[in-house]
Amino acid sequence: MSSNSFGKLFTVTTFGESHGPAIGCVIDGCPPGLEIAVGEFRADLDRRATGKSRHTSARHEADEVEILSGVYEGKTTGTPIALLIRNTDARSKDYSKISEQFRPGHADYTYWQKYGIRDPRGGGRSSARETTMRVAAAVIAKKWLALHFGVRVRGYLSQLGEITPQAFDWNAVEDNPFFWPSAEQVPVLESYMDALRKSGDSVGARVNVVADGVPPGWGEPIYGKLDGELAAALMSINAVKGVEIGDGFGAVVQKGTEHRDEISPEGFLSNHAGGILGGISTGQQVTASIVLKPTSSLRLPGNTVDIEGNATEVVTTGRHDPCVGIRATPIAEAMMALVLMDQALRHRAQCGDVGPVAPLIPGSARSDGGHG
Ligand code: EPS
Repeated sequence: MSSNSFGKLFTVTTFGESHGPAIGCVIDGCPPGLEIAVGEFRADLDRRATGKSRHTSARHEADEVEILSGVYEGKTTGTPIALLIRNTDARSKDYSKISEQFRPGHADYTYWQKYGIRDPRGGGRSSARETTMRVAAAVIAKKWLALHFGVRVRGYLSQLGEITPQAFDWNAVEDNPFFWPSAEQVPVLESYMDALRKSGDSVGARVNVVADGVPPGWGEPIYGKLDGELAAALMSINAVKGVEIGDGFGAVVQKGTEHRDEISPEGFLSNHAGGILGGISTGQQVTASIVLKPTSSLRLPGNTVDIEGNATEVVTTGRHDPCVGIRATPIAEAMMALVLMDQALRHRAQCGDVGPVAPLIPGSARSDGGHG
C-alpha cells in the first residue's frame, strides 16, 4: 500500500493496523536540537484517545509512545525520528461476523475492490486508530512552530448534528469531552449523545481549526498552495467529507465588496480569506473547517452484500464511536500543524534570504525563516 507518507521537507510516514501489534510513524526532516521528551506526547494523545468519556468508543488503549530513534539526550538529532505505540486493547472477535460483509458507508468495500484483501479487525489500516500517529508527529511540529514563530494551532467542535454553539469561549473548549466552546450547552450535548447511543445510530459533526501567529509568506504556488495542502491534509482524516478554508462555501452568496479583506495601515479589516491569498499566508489567522460524516459501524441492521455478492444484512457489534467528530479536534489540529511545519521549512529553504519587504501590515509576524 503506497501513499502512507506526507509532507516534503518535514515528512511523516505512518504504519500499522488497528489490531496489529503496534502502530508507528517515522518523521524525517525535523531540525536538530529540538528538546523533546516522551511525556510531551501525553496531553494530545489523551485528547484524541478513545475511552475518555461514555460518548466515544470504549476501547482503552494505553497509547504509550516509545521513541526508537532520532532523539539523543532529550534532543532531536536531525535523523529520522521513529515513534512506536503498541496496541494493547484490541478485541478482534467483534469483527469475525463482518469479515466477509461490507458495511454500507465504510471503506470495507473499496479496500476489497482495490487490494483484493483486507484486514477487517478494527478497520485495519482504514481505522481512526491510525490518526494517533498523526497526533504524535504533530506534537513535535506544534512545539517547533511555537518555539520559532509563536504559532499556536487550536480547534473546537463547531457543530454536532444540528446543534451549534450559542456562545464562544476558548477556555470552555478543553473543559468538556466534546471540545465545545459553550459550557452552558454541554448538558444538552450529553443528553443528545446519550439518546443517540441508545438508538444505535450515529451523527455527523463539524470541527473548526485555526492557527495564530503564522507569518506572511508560507505556501507555495502553484501546486503547493497552503490552502491546497491544508485541504488535502484535512480531507485525509477518516470520515472527512468536506473542507472549507476561510468563508469556504459561504463565499458563493457574497459580493466582492463583502468578501475582500480590506487593508488599513493598522491591519486587515476582516478575514474572509482564512489568512491565505494566492496560496500564501497573509499573516492573519489561518482558518479551516471540516465536516465528518456519521460513523458507518452501526448495530442497526443495514442492507449489503457479502464478498460473494449475495444480499445480506449487516449488524456491527463492538466499541464504536457514535460520533467520530467528537474526537476529531486534536486530529484536525495535528494535520494543520504538520502542513504548517512543512511549509515553514520549505519557505525557509527557498526564501530564507528574502529581506523585509515593506510595508508589513501590523499584526503580521515577519517571515524571516526564524533567523532574525
Ligand atoms: C475504529 C473502530 C474502533 C475504535 C477505533 C476506531 O475500533 P475497535 O473496534 O477496535 O474498538 O475504537 O478507535 C481507536 C482504537 C483509536 O485509537 O482511535 C474505526 O473503525 O475507525
